This record gives sequence, C-alpha cells and structure tokens, in this order.
Amino acid sequence: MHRLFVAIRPPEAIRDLLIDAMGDSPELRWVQDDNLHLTLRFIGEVERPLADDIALSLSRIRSEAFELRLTGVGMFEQRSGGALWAGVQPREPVAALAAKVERACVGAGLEPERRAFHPHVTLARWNRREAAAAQAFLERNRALASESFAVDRFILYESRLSRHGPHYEEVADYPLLERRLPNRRKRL
Ligand code: 2AM
Repeated sequence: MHRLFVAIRPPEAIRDLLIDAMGDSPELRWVQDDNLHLTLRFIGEVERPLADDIALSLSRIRSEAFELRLTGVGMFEQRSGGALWAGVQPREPVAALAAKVERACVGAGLEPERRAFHPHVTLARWNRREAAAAQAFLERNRALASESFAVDRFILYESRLSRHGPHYEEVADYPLLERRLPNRRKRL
C-alpha cells in the first residue's frame, strides 16, 4: 500500500521564513523543513494500480501557474490537541487547482473528499498540555506575511512512517502552464 497526498512545496525563502517563525518552543512538535508543504488533496492508502491511475490522471491537469503569499497563522483543534498552521492568499487560484486535483482523483476512482478545502501549511502539532505554547505562538505570529511566491508545479508525495515521524518522498511532479500575460495594446 502507498500512503499518498498531493501538495505544493513552498520555495526555500518561504520555508526559511516559516522556520524563523517557529522560534524556540521545544514543547511543540515542529514540522521539519523537508516536510513543509501545502496539501491540495490527501489520498491515503492505495494499492499500486490505483496509485498509477491517479498519477496518470494528475498528469492530464492543465492549469496555469499562479502566485501565493503567506498570511497569518491559525490552529486546528481536536479533542487531544491539534495543529498550528500558516495561511495563504489569494484563495481562488489554489482552490481552483485543488478542485482540478479533486476531479482527477475522483476520475481515477477515489471517493470524493467531503471536507472543505482549507489551504494551509502545517507548522506544528500540539497536545492538550502544550495548549499555552500553541496559543503563545499564535499571538507572536499574528502578523506573519511573506512576499508572493510562484507556484509553478505541484507534487504527488508518498508518506512513509518511521520511528522518527513521517518522511515525505516525491513520487511525481507536475508543471503548471506558464502564465499568459495580458496582450499589450499597441499605442496608436
Ligand atoms: P495537513 O496538511 O493539515 O498537515 C500528509 O499526511 C498530509 O496530508 C498532511 O499535510 C496532512 O494534513 C494532510 N491530511 C489531510 N487529511 C489527512 C488525513 N485524514 N490523515 C492524514 N493526513 C491528512
């Protein structure tokens, strides 16, 4: 079985900014640089033939490159803890790409994703007893913001679980189309 997901990998300058924001709260379980990503679609465990169909279906996506920037931080809360994340804007192009990825996955035979798409880069996971440190992180980084960065490809990852936590391996990468710039009108 292969545990797969589709994601955008932020460039190094953006990952550096995120790593700087992580600061020094050793009680939170921070995501390592190698694992930072924005999930477009979590696929989960699939057998090889379906994985191949998904990869083929993803390769047929035609979508233009776009720009994103980091803005703000937030948390997901579950009963036992949750995740800290950085948000991105604008939402429309990344949501449009996620919708195409979703269609490709369903076209390959996966069940539709029922959860709403909430684009974010997970930075840490926390347990209930670390709630104060998680809250302090949110307050410290409320104004987190980056320059725009180009999203010109997306990636199919395989997640391998080990003693040291998950390790994400690139299985395939899919370039987005070059952006068409608006035609310059010639001055008469
Ligand atoms: P995240 O994007 O909020 O961190 C690989 O596991 C990636 O898929 C993670 O980035 C994870 O969440 C995302 N993901 C989405 N739904 C998931 C699920 N049900 N189980 C595990 N990971 C999931």
